[in-house]
Amino acid sequence: MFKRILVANRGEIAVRIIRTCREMGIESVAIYSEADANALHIVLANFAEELPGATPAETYLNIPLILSICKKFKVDAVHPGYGFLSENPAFAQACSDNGITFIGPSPQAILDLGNKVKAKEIARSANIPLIPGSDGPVDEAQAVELAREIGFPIIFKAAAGGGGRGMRVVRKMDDLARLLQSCKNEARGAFGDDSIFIERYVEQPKHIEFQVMGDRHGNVIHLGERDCSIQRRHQKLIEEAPSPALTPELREEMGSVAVRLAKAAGYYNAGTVEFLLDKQGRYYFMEMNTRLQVEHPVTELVSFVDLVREQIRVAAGMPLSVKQEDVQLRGWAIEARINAEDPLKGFVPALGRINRYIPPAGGGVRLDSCAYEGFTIPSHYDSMVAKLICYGRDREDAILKMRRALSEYIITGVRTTIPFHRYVFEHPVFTGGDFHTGFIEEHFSDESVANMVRSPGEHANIEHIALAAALEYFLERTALIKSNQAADREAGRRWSIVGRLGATSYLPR
Ligand code: MV4
Repeated sequence: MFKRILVANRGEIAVRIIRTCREMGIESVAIYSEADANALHIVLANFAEELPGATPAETYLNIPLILSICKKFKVDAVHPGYGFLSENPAFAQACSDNGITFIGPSPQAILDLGNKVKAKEIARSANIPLIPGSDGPVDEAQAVELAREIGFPIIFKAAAGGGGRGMRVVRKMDDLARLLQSCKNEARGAFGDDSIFIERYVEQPKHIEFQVMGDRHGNVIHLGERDCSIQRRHQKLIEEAPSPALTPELREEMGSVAVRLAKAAGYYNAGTVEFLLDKQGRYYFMEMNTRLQVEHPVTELVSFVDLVREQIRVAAGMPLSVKQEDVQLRGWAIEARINAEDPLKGFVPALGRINRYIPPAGGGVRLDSCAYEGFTIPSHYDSMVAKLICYGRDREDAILKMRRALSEYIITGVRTTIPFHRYVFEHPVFTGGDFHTGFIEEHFSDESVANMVRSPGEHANIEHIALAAALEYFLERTALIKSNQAADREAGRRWSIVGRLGATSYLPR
């Protein structure tokens, strides 16, 4: 087994990986940028090295610098986390060229599955259901012909696109030429490549992804699915396992399809196979992510498998610790992403220092976070500061735990998505479980939020009332805490009174 691992990441995921390293008796080396000088992962690791600079290019993306630190600390392996270098085949190759194990799949698998055309080719040859469409880039004449063949609506997607950019939905032939041109223009500007695919457009799909895990002895298993349909502008907000939309039969079928794809790609380590699920219960392969994902904890809670531990074990050449027939999915887990963003201003990143921090805890609550009282959130990186993950015997139980945990969670000094989540977890469409990827846009549009803030009394629908209540709750508590702290300071008291909507509790400073 490895003796020492470098964690080539920051934030909550660096903390998450370092925790499992310690449990396994493996030393960890943290790296951090100048902007992250006060980060929590530095404190938790056995060693930490500052990288000069604050931009990602100078620091967490700096391959030569990271390799030199691997050598300085004589690490056996590197865990890349998610984002940054996690899906960079050149980094995976450079690690292995330097005698360091990259904790992830092979550079070839990262390369193949990162290429949309190649990934589809692998899926097609493994007989995986694909959305009807073109095999590669199309010109206008081919697009017209294919649109006739597969029928409207269709979607144009930039071959080099990602994150929901460079897409156009076309509902009739009259719009095709114009939308193809605008899609091409956007793709050229954004990605420097204007090749465009065509697919049949799946209306109101669900985003269902399967966790797979492979070892270096040819074994691949799946650990069930995650439903990631609750997202806003292609940023996931809530994920859960299992999906309220899957039957045990569909789970088994899609799971074996995911395993078949991973095997066809020569895959090992942790991976995620993404599908779209349509209203008729038909599923289509979208893409495979070759990294540990942000939302992996929901799978860990329902499968009782520590995915980071499993990643480290298989990277060290050990076989998978569980066989498919031993995987038992039990209970329900839901994750809410806590971002330092202002939900009332279109989710713009909220900057500042966390003044008061009271995290939720108790039964069924897991908090993966890099936040603490006094922490100033650096503006250089993404705004996610915590993932609140709740576990219960069934979906209703998990939702009750989530509501309770969200009601306890206090972060002041910066706006966060906590009040927004309080309101989503009350929404009947969410609690009913029958939602699709358009849920947030349909029920929580920016305009309706802005109107509600301007004149809360005029809006009678449940969304507005619930958000108004959540907002008021947030502001009231922030104001109460501030005035209590001021009063305590003036009186020289060591205890701070934190008012909570009728209840008053006493908390040590
Ligand atoms: C689609 C689709 C419907 N039909 N493709 C969005 C991001 C990119 N990875 C693919 N996306 C979609 N592709 C066809 N043929 C709908 C989406 C889509 C979506 C997919 C997953 C999760 C959220 C989404 C939100 C809007 C659109």
